[in-house]
Amino acid sequence: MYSFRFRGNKKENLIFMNRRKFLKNATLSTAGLAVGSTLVNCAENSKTGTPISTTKSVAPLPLVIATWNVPNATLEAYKILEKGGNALDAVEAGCKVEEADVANQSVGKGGLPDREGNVTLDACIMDKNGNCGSVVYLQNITHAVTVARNVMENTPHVMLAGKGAEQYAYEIGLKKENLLTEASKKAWEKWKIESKYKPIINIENHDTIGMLAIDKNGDISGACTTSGLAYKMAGRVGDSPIIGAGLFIDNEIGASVATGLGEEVVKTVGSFLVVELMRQGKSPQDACEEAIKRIVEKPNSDYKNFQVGYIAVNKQGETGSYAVHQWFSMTKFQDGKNENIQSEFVIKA
Ligand code: SD4
Repeated sequence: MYSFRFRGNKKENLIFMNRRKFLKNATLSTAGLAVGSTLVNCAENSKTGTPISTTKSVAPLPLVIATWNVPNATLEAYKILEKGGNALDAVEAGCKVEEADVANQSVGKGGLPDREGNVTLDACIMDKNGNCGSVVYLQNITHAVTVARNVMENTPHVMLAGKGAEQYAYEIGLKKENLLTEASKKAWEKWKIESKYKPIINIENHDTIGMLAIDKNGDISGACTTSGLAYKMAGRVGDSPIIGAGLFIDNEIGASVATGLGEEVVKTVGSFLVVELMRQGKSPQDACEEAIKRIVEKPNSDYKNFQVGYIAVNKQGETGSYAVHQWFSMTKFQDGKNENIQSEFVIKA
């Protein structure tokens, strides 16, 4: 059973779906720690003495995981990895599939607009060396993740916003495009009749793509791209382009990426938290659960009315996912197979 410390009357409202086994902290040491049935060897970082894992993946590599049900995106990433390509190229290519898909109204072209009818994109990317790049409030450009990658690789900065990011996108050769499709315009016009803003769990927010990959060399990269919350205030930026919140990679430990109500992820620096929990010895599954628990347990948390989900992978190739509400899922491509895995959760739908 889960040992939550509940505040007020929250306890009776929660339904826990756990198949968890607790890893005893006692099994952890700088000499070795148990992950499933595998013994993971640890060494020390040569500069700082911090324990790091030296154990190679116990899972078949390469592998790619992504938030939600995005089989075309994971397939595209896996094709690159299978040929021996690197994880960074794979996550960029995978995310671009969803950005270009106008049927996906949460990402890239075809994304639902803000209250004023503007589609604004947030994206970020992070590589095995801890380099990162991001764009916020980007307009008129479909492939926000490519701009983020260029920020990382070809500028002295980590983040570009708004007009500056758009200008930079043109400089690297991307084309101006109208991102507001007829379908999204119609949805916005319908929304405007009542103009009531309320996040809708798993519907409004269902398809931001966060992707993590481990290539054949065992190196990890990740990316995240979104049009953010539908009908958000003009100028609103979520967690997806914020390194540490929406995405974090530590090539010695593992990686995590978030989806859902970004405000809640930012407040708990969620993806960084998941990776740090894995550093302390938690499995990806346990780390995702702990990060969701931090959100749910906050005083006056309105968790019943919003969704947040995390996925994570560790250096050993183990994966995990967890969400506040039911129906969050993770797509995993590994060993030649694409699978959609329903995530565990706190609240049953
Ligand atoms: C945001 N986290 O802008 C994003 C939205 C999202 O699935 O993930 N939707 O807050």
